[in-house]
Amino acid sequence: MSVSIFAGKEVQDFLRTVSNLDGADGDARTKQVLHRILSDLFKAIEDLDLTPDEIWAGINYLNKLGQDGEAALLAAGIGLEHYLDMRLDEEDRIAGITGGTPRTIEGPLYVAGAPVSQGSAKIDHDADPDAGPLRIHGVVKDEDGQPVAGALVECWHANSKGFYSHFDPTGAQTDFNLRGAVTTGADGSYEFLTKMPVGYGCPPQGATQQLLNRLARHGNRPAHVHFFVTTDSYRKLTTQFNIDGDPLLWDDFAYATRDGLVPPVKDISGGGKAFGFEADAYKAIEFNFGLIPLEAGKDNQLVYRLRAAA
Ligand code: MBD
Ligand code: FE
Repeated sequence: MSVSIFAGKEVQDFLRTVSNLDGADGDARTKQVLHRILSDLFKAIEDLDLTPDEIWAGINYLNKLGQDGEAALLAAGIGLEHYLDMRLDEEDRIAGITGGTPRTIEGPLYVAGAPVSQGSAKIDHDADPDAGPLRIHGVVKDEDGQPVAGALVECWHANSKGFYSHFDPTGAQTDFNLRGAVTTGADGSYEFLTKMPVGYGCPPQGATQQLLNRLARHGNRPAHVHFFVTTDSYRKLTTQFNIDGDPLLWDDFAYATRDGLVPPVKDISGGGKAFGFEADAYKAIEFNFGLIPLEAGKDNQLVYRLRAAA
């Protein structure tokens, strides 16, 4: 039975009490945010006439989400992480900031602490016979197209099973397999020698996939490679490129694909052994990074979030 109590004084007072909105102590921002989100939830319960059974199913879902360690994965899957990018893009548009490599979501699978080398790193430490050799290379550039020296380029991606080291459910990968970091020299160039990734799929029994199933959505990403580019004088760039030709290129469950982030994949027929690859033939992707200068000495869009470390 549909009831209408939300707008009444009793419920409105109750929401203020629960959030301690009128108390002097506590964190003002937390109180403000809780009051708003709880109000929106109570209103939705009334408008949609959510049943107690539905509420408890939702509460239990949150428990499973936490047990599975998938809250950040769900954030990607329900577009929350992409929405944050849309907001940052709009901030830039309003500020008249243009150019540079498009940002796209970080995702939940970064691990801090990868070893740093100068200019080039071979990051395919573990054997993976199903993945072919891949050279990723390019230049970090400023707003005038000039090379940026001393940039830290961090890279991470999946193996031929779509699994990331540190998060691999098979436990098969060593620390920092397919993860690396290089600093650019005077020419701004960077290089990662690695193996071709395959797209990620959400854990089939996990909370994220459970919700996606109810929506008749898949939980897969096209093959992709993540990057952070960090310097002293430019904003930190968080981006990825996708592997062209992947059938899910424009059907990413995390909505990270963007124009400008699908570089061509070249087939190179010789010279692979000089790069330490087993065969002479390999694939190459050239991807340059365009950075945006700091605003008044500050990165106004730097994102802090809890990250894994090894
Ligand atoms: C990934 O590899 C990823 O990049 C995102 C955003 C979500 C899940 C897995
Ligand atoms: Fe990823």
